Amino acid sequence: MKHFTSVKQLGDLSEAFKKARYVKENPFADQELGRNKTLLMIFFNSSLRTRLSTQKAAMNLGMNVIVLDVNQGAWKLETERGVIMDGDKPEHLLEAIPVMGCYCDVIGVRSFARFESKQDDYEEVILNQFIKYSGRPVFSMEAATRHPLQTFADMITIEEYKKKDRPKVVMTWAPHPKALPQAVPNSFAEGMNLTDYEFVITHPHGYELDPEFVGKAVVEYDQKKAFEGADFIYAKNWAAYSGDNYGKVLCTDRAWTVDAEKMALTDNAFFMHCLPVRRNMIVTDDVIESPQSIVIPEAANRVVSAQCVLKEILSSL
Ligand code: AN0
Ligand code: CP
Repeated sequence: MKHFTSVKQLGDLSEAFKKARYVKENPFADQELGRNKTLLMIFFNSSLRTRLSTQKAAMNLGMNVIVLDVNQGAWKLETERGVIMDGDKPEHLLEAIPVMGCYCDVIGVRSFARFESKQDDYEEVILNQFIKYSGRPVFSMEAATRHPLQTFADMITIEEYKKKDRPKVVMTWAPHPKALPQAVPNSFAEGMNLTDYEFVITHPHGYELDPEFVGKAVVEYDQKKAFEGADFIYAKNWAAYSGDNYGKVLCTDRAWTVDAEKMALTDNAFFMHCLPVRRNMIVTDDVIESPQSIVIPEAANRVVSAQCVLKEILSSL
């Protein structure tokens, strides 16, 4: 594996799950693989889980780790080519990227959708510049359109908890006060489309995702109907994708909040969320604290997904 930007690059899924089980049971088996290799993690946006779990995964593989928060302590970076740089940004990404590449062997990048240009976001302009100019293998730690390390961890978690071969997985939109990217739901849908699970997406009108990611999912606008018989409820907010509403918050209706009454319609479903989660907006306290909530083991699997991906990248250096 050279670069990792989508769960589609995992290849054969049953092989990937087998490797994940091995990594989980033998976290320190490959300490030599990363010896004297340096991971540089670059954050354009905040993070708790990705930062800690990816660093832990790298340490399990014997790597050295450098973390750069671009917006805290580094020079502000211009990202557009052709700009006369007489403003507040003293450095251009086109120098910064190859320089960063000189100091490491592998680069992880977090760069959310900026909602300024749908085209730039969906062409993954920032992530692709790292791929093009760093000279290093690059992996996504949530880019504009996907969050593959999260999705892989979600898929490992579903494999661990599922009670039937083809569980019914329901991804539900839920309210949030701020505009959030579509990366997590896009990526989760992309992952579910790689499986043979029954996959349903439910959201209010206006929140349709890019059809490329929806794939063969059933879209059900009636949330309660969608929940019927579900084995997993995967909650997430996202801002609108379609047309002129791109990046807008169209609805904050708490009738969409996941609560115990709706969970009662499911087949005793497990509750999942990538976190961070706003309680009593996305999900009620009692649901996230219930025994059916698996948000913590889901977050724990972020080490496993990151370690599997780093292992593949290190093996191909
Ligand atoms: C981010 C998002 O929705 O993409 C990160 C989730 C992993 N969430 C927030 O910014 C709250
Ligand atoms: N789920 C996730 O990626 O969390 P962070 O934003 O805290 O890294």
